[in-house]
Amino acid sequence: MLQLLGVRGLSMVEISLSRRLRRTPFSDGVEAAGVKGYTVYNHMLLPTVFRSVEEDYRHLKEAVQVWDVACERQVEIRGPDAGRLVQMLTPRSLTRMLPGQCYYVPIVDETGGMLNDPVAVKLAEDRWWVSIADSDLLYWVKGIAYGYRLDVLVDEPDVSPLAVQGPKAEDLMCAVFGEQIRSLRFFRFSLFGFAGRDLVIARSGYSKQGGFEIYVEGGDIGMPLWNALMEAGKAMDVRAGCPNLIERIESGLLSYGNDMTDDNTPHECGLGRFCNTESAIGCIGRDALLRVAKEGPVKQIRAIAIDGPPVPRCDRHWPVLARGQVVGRISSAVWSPDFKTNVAIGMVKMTHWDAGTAVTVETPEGLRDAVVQEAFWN
Ligand code: THG
Repeated sequence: MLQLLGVRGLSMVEISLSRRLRRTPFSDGVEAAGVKGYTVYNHMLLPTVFRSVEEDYRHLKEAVQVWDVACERQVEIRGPDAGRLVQMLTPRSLTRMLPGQCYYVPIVDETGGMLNDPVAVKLAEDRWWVSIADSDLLYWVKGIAYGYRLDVLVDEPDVSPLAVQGPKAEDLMCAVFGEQIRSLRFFRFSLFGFAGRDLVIARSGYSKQGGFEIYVEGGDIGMPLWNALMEAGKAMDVRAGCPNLIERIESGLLSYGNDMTDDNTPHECGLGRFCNTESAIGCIGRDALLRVAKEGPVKQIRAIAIDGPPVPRCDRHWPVLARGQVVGRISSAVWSPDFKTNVAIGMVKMTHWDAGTAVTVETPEGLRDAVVQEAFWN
C-alpha cells in the first residue's frame, strides 16, 4: 500500500490545522473567497489555489488579484547598528541604498550557502524590515546580534504583506489610496493612509504582471483593507489570488526551499547580479564567496522546457540525464498554457548548461526529452 502511494502519489490530503500553523489577518477573506489549497510557509498558511491553478493564472495575467502573503514575515532590525547588521547578512552592497528603497538580497552563511532570499526594506538608517522567504531567518539574525553584541533590537513585528498583482493593479490601488500610487517606482516604497494609519506600500511582488505590496501594520486592519480592495475592484473583476506556480516559473522567480537551499551559493542560483561581494565589507560569507566567485560555479539554475503532455506535480527532485549520466535535477515544473510546453527550473552542471542542450528528465511518469533554455520565458 505504501509503495502504491509512493508510485501513484496522493492527489489530495488534508492539512490538520492547529495553533502552530498560524492563520493570517486575511484568512477570513481567503476562506470566504473559496480557497481550495494551502501550503505552509514560515509556519503560516499560504493559499496556493482558488479556482484552479490554470484559471488563477489566466486571471492574474488579465485582471487584478489580491494575495494574502502575510507568510512573508518581517524580521525587523532597529537601532544604531541596524545597517551594519543587515550588511553582515548579505553579499549585496547596501552602501548606496537609501530609505524608501527595497533590495532583493541573497542572505548567506559563513560558507556562502543561501539561508534565505528576502526583500530588504530600508525604512530609515536605523530601521529595516527583512521580508523573508521560507526559512527561520529570525534566529540567525538574533544570534548574530547577540554574538557580536550589536546595539539593535531584532523581532517579528505585527506586519503582514498583502499583494495586489496583475495588469489592473495600479488602477485598483489608485481607487483605494489615491493617484499618488502611480508615481511609485519599482522596488521603492512610500507611506499611504488607510483607516487613520500610515502603511508602507511598495511597487513589487512575486509575479511579473506588475503590482504592489502593502505592508499591513496591525492585524486589526487586515480585513477592513481586504474588503476595501474587493469593493473598489468590482468593476475590474478583482479576485482573491495567490502566488501562481505557472506564472512564477515562466517569470523565473525562485522559491527558497524548492529551487535552492543552504547547499547552494547565490552564484549557483543565478543571483550573482545581486552580489557585490568585493564591496560588501562585513558580510559574514564574504571570504567564502570571494573564493567561489573567482572560480565561478560548476552548476547553475536554468530554465528548462520539458516536452510532452503536462507533467505531474513536482514535489521531489527529478534527475536530469545525458547519455545516461546525471547532469542535474529539476526542482519546479508545470504545464504552461501560454508557452504550450512544460516550463521548469532546475540545477544543471556546466557541461550541459548551454542553451539548446538536449537532456532527458526522469519524471515519476517516465523519461521525457527536454531542452535547456537561454533565459526564462518572460
Ligand atoms: N515580496 C516580499 N517578500 C517576499 C517575497 C516577495 N519574501 C519571500 C519571497 N518573496 C522572497 N523571494 C523573492 C524572489 C524574487 C523577488 C522577490 C522576492 C523579485 N525578484 C525580481 C527579479 O528577480 O526579477 C526583482 C528583483 C530586483 O530587480 O531587485 O521580485 O515577493 N515583500
